[in-house]
Amino acid sequence: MSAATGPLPRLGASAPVSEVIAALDGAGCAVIESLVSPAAVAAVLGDLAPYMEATATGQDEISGALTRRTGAVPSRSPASWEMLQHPTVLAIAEHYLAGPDERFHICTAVTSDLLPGQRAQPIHRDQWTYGGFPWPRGFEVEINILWAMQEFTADNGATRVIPGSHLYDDGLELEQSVTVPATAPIGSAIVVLGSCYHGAGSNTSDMNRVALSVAYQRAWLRQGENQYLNCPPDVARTMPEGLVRLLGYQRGCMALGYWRDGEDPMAAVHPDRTYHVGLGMGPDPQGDNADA
Ligand SMILES: O=C(O)CCC(=O)C(=O)O
Repeated sequence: MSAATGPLPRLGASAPVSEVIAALDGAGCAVIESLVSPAAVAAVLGDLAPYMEATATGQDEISGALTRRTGAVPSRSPASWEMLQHPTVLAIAEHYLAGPDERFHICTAVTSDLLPGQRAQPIHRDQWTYGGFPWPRGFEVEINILWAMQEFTADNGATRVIPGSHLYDDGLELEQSVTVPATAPIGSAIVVLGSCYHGAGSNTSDMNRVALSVAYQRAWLRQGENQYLNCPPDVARTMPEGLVRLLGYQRGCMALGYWRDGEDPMAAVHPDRTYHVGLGMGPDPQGDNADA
């Protein structure tokens, strides 16, 4: 099977998370329209502009020869913190990627800036990142939130998705002709499960097309960006604790990711604060202890 099995679901910013999850269960992708304001988007782009200008374009087909991918967004853009921790996004990630003894964290937070003339990206699944491991159908390991940092149109390279493709076989080479453009107003969140086939569209317009792509993954997986180099403890100290934990300064599961003698990794960021010691999970990072 290689054609979309239904329309791309579209939800309003105030849709209950249960509706978003029902849409994602059905289609593997969805657009939540205007989830943040144009002003919030402009603030992030303002922070990132000098870094984006200085970023080289990619050197392979998947990176895009006319695409600039600028990373380390959390440390370069304080204005991005609200989007990275948007409650709707965290609730979706919690649903697909966490459990009673398992947390999720940020894999990558990168702008994807398609210059005019960029051809469509090959259609892929984000879960292929992990060495081609054959994840069971219905078991998500990653979700990607593609924030539309301007209006996304079919002409400027709106991300292309195949609704229903999260249930396809793995390893397919799919044509652009079976995809649909995730057109979206500025500030929208295009949510793509790791199992959903998709790719950046071709930019035939005369302007750049910018997405802020924030991927969340199960916390027992290696992060795409090395968040500890992007955000070492002296930088992490300036950030909200909930965000620092999302960057990986937490145990991912029991006895996974602790520091030295069973210490919480947050103790390396705030030596003056008291944290759980031991191999157990410690307090919930999204709970009341998140921002001591
Ligand atoms: O920029 C986009 O629209 C999608 C990018 C993407 O899917 C990727 O780089 O894996």
